Amino acid sequence: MLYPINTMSRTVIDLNGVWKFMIDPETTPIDPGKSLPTDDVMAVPASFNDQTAEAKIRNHTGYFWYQRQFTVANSLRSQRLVLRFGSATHEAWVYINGKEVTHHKGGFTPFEVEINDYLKDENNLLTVKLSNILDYSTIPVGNYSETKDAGGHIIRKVDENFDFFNYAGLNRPIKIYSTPQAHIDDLVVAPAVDLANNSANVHLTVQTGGEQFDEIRATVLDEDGNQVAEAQGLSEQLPIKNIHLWQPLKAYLYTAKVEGLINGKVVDVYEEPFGVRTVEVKQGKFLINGQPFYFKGFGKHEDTYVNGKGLNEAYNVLDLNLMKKMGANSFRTSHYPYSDEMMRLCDREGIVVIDETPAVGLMVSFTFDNSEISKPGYQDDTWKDLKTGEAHRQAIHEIIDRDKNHACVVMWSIANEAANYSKGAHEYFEPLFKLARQLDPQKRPLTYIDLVWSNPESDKSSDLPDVICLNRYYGWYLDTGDLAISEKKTRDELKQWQAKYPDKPIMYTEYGADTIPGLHSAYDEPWSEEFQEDYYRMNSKVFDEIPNFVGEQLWNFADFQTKYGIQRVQGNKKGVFTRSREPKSVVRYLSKRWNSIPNFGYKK
Ligand code: BDP
Repeated sequence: MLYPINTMSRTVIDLNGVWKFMIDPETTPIDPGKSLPTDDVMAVPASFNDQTAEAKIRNHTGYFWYQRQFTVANSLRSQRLVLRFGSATHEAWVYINGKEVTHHKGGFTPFEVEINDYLKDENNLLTVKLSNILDYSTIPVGNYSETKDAGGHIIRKVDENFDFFNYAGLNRPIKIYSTPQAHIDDLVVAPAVDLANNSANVHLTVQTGGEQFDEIRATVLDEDGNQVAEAQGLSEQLPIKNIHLWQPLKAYLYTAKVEGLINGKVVDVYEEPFGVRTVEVKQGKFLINGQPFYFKGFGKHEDTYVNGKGLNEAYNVLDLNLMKKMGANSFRTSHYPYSDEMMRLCDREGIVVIDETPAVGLMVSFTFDNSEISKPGYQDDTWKDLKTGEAHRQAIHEIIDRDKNHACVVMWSIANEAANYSKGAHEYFEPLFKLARQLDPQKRPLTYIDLVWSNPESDKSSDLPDVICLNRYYGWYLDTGDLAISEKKTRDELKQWQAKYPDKPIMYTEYGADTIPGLHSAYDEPWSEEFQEDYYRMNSKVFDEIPNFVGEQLWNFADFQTKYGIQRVQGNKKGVFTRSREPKSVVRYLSKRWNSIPNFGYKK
């Protein structure tokens, strides 16, 4: 799916701003064709939860409504007009002037619909009904229940099967964009790179819609706007010589400029930035442009004060700047696809991204005590009880469809911490890995992220990922505070993985310790800033001993909001930055370490 941009043939109208808002009391039906019976408002894009002073609204589970008016200028009315939601979390029904125009389920990917047939000359009423309900058929997974109050009124509850606040609403930009009736619908850019000859053959596929073009013209422009290749047709090979590679932290972006012509006249134009680089897993190494890459960075969240999971571009820019200053080069979009805007920023900044689907919480019985798994006859019903298959397939389609051309994406993560250790895991995941391999035009490596219960013996499907990605909390959830035993467990497990899969790279995608900034301890106690640093030092030491260990992405970049819990004090405190991005003292240690580790060739 193309990102909406202004070109010589296209105009983007911004629908962000302040919308009417109400939670649905489910007493009398709401008429989407009428002004919502409320005086409340919410800013868009942003989650609704932290914009209110009412706990009842903040914690609302169920249905809620947004509404605004818009007018499209006469000069654009003959164009094809598309309404696009960057996301709507988690399910949305969209009405224009009272008519339902589209519906979408899945809270972290865009969707769009042509709206010409529904428009009036002015003051169109755009109404969106949303739901933040999650259950055993959705991803993320939620434990959903309904009860009734004394008046027979339904009370809905979602107990999240994951550790982040269920921020919902219109989290990402809402836009209308115009195209000519004959239009470019999508572009697929897949550069085949010849590193030895410093050249590339860019395979470009163009999908069109509406009236047919007589001719499709594509040119590749370099960063100075010089044309370096051109071709014609819906499926083209564009050879580029003397290529500038897209490199981690040294991004170079070409632009594919595609024009559709009728009777010799350019009708539609679209410009897609892309990078030329290779990604490959080989002999226990993760190669970018043929060189063994070492991941240094983070698991993150889209999570800021007030905006919740709403797009916050200033924070995105700040976060990447803080990462770069620390010598980091990468992050994972834990635990859902991030905004289009963040992906475009990472392309430009050369930040390496592991792009994750929203498949988090795919396990029905969980404790941090992983000794359960070695008990004889251990049985878990995850793959019998969950009905996430369809949502998961849709999510894989949508993440690859949206992000396929991004140079920053070097690997897809199919899921975070699923019950890979349970009977049925292989049967569940094999078709999903197959689907992703088939859909990705750049054939990037695939992974899923392993919970501590999934060890080299218990993991039923570890043959599927190209890279073994581990979330480990030795010294925190297990053997709390005992870094000596944790060091041994860390080393033993990594050695077992390496012995089992000598050709698969291994990396940590989470490891961390909750830390209260300003809390100090002469005894290096858990929760203190001293413990956080000791914990990371211990892990670093072991990582450096394991030849196929190709990266460290710690948990978490910053403190973030979660549901209530006895292990959480206004959220998860494993950030190395606070939620407002002040560094905890460990940032000095990590900066020193990462600034001295090269992006390439760290592990020979
Ligand atoms: C892991 C999850 C992550 C949590 C983290 C934690 O992948 O979402 O926030 O643990 O407990 O299990 O801090």
